[in-house]
Amino acid sequence: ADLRIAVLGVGMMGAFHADALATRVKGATVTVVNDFAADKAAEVAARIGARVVADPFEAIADPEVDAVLIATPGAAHAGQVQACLDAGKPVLCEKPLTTDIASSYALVQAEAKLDRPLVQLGFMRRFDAEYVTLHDLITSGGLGNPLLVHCTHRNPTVPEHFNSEFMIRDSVVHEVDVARFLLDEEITSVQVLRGVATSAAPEGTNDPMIVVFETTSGRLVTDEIYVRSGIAYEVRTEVVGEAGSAMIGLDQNLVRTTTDGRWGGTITPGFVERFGQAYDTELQRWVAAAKQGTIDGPGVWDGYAAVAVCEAGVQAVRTGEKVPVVMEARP
Ligand code: ISE
Repeated sequence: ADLRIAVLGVGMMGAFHADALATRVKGATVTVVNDFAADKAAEVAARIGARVVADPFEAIADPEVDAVLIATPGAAHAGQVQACLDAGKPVLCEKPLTTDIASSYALVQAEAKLDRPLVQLGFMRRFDAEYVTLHDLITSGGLGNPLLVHCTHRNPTVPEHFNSEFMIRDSVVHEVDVARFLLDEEITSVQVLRGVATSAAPEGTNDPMIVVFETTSGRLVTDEIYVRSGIAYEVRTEVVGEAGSAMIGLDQNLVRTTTDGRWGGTITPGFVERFGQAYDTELQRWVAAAKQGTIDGPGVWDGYAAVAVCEAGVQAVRTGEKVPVVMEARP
């Protein structure tokens, strides 16, 4: 039988997931849709043949719901994820896990009381074929000891509310998870360098910024975050090891020569073109795992670590200092 899913929050990401679950993903049926905006919920529900449940907690508890996908605003996550744990239902939660370190750690502890993980985080890059290849190359020793990770994260444009702190919490959070995934260790400090801002940035917003992370063993990770490049969606990662280096994020760029004697290529305009496959794989594997009552991907600890690092990152933006990441013990 299909896994019956409630989608909470059908803004851009939730509607994107609801459509994917209803069309491309096998073995899944969205039975319930919930959103703060009743008209938006009704529209998506009608499109995919689901039922609207106006209260998110009723949606989680609904007898026709086996698993829950959370794409509501971050401030709603703590209560909704806890309700999924209470109901024993697997949940795929979009970032952030919660909006503060303490509530994220409370979820880590709550899940640790169960006999199996139930909370998966929507860090979809872990399902991107190129990131998986890079990860395998590192773990198989192909690059020797990895010394440095260089990340580039550019968006063509973003809404006005993307200020420096939001850029850390919403955009840099992906590189936080990538660095932890690739190097298989925690991030211990964050420093943010603010240079000249693009004239496209609102007053007071540092766009671009260079973020520098240190890891437990002392490795360095850099991230250029530039969300108003005006060009395209460019996400690249290079790992420099003692036995060579490898870079991903270029192969979606078709290189071609033209009769006028020039060469060039195309770059992905947005996240759907760049990470569409990763989202589909993420959802398909989550559905398969949720049918077994569990998850298959980054978990509650990864969500907690990301919140802790981003919190330090926000402090680093404010102070200009190198800020240590404060984390509790892993249960
Ligand atoms: C956004 O929230 C995302 O998740 C995108 O992947 C990222 O590129 C963008 O910068 C974020 O703000």
